[in-house]
Amino acid sequence: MNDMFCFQCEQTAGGKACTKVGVCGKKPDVANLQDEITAKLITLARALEGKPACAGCEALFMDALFMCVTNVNFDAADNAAMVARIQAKIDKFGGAPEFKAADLFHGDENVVSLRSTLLFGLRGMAAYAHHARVLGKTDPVVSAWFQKGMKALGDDHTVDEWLGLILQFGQANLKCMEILDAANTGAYGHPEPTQVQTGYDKGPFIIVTGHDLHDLKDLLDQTVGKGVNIYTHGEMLPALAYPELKKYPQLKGNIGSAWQNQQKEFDNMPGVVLFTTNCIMPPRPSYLDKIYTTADVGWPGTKHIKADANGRKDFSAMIQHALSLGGWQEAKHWEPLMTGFGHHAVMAVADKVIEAVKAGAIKHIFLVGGCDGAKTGRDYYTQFVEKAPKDSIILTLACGKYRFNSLQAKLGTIGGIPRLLDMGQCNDAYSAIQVAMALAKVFNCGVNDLPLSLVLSWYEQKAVCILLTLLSLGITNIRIGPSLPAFISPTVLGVLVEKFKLTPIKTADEDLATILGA
Ligand code: SF4
Ligand code: SF3
Repeated sequence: MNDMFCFQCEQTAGGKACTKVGVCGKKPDVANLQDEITAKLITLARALEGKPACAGCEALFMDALFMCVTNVNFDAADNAAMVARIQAKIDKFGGAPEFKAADLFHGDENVVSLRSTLLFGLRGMAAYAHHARVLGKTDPVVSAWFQKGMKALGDDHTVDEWLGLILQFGQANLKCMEILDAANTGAYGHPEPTQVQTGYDKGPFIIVTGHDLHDLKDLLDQTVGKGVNIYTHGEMLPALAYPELKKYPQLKGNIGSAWQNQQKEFDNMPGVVLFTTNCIMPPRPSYLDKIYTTADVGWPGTKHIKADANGRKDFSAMIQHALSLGGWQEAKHWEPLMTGFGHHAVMAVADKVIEAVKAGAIKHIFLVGGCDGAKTGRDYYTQFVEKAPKDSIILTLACGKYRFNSLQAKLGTIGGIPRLLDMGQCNDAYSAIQVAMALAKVFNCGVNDLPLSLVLSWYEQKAVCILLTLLSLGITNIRIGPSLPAFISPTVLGVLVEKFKLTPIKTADEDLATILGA
């Protein structure tokens, strides 16, 4: 008998499922509560069928799905409170036939696989929709999809119907990334190519990690003239390229690398960290009391900062804490990094890129993007970028870039265009899609006909929703690694291979030879 069942991320136990405790640190009580949250959302979606619009349900679906994303909320009390909130809504809407948590991952292998794919995609999209929403952007298609998607999870469908739903969902997620892009750029301007400092200055500090730019802005406003430096970490690095964020002098630069190195990077630090989203790992005792969480993030024993009724967060206690710790005694810096090549910046040099492609100076464009993680096989991505021919450029996004972004200077430029372009966070996959579509238009061909190859790395459910968006756009020949999702059954994989030529990564040498020889 399993204590829990979870197979939603790439580091799942034995490449199959976590059944005793999560490799991520998720305990059975939380895993089972998160199944309960999911089942209750399905029941709520049933209860809402044909009823007048429910105020507050959209945010409820979003928060509930977001907190079940890998490395977001490990606090049993938070998860139990969410179960109760959803039940209260179900009751308010007169109840509905109950979907049982036990039925989520049981039954026909292919149905479980397809249901899980849609569920995990919805969890990923919930995170993006949340960030857009705090900046005042919502979209009716995206909002409707949470209820529609959860309802669909509880219904019976043929394999073809499931696939249809999954691709429709991919289009909804494209819309979601579009509104998040509009929210971020509308509020903070278009990212500009920016050289950022890495390492730290002397003095008190707060590290901000995760994906939420609104939290960072709020904190920057509250730390003006306070004598505390702010650093980004992990997925927050691209924030340093937004005009309305980088103008704050106390926003100094980036510290450390991707999420899986946080236990080492935060060990014994003389400052505090704010987690705005995933990925939080079990904090070591040396810094547990220096962790602050906000929004849907939770870890038992850490301090949580809630928004007030107006959405404002009071960071003063955290700022005082950072000041009292004194910070670093001496500055230490590493090689600077370039970021900020969002679609706006790339389009600004589009003429140069097009000319270089036409003249044969750029023969191939690679998108090497996605999540980082702890697996040794992930050095594939470093090798791939190192070995990519000198007449190619590499677009990247999300935290997987830390595998190779220190190579920026070594990789050099082509006609003044840097060969490695950091487009931003995982949600900035939207930028990569925009650039690919613009190039296809100029060259009067389809995206699949461009000299463009996508080599993706996945870890958690945001990567799932992005992959479904790419498939919904008909993009083929995507390479994915470091391993295939455990929730994709052999039959479903067969369909994805046949329809989309989705391919597991091999070695950097083999894949480069295949791509460039094609
Ligand atoms: Fe295991 Fe990943 Fe689920 Fe954590 S999120 S319990 S590591 S499958
Ligand atoms: Fe990274 Fe968690 Fe996926 Fe946003 S922060 S890409 S893993």
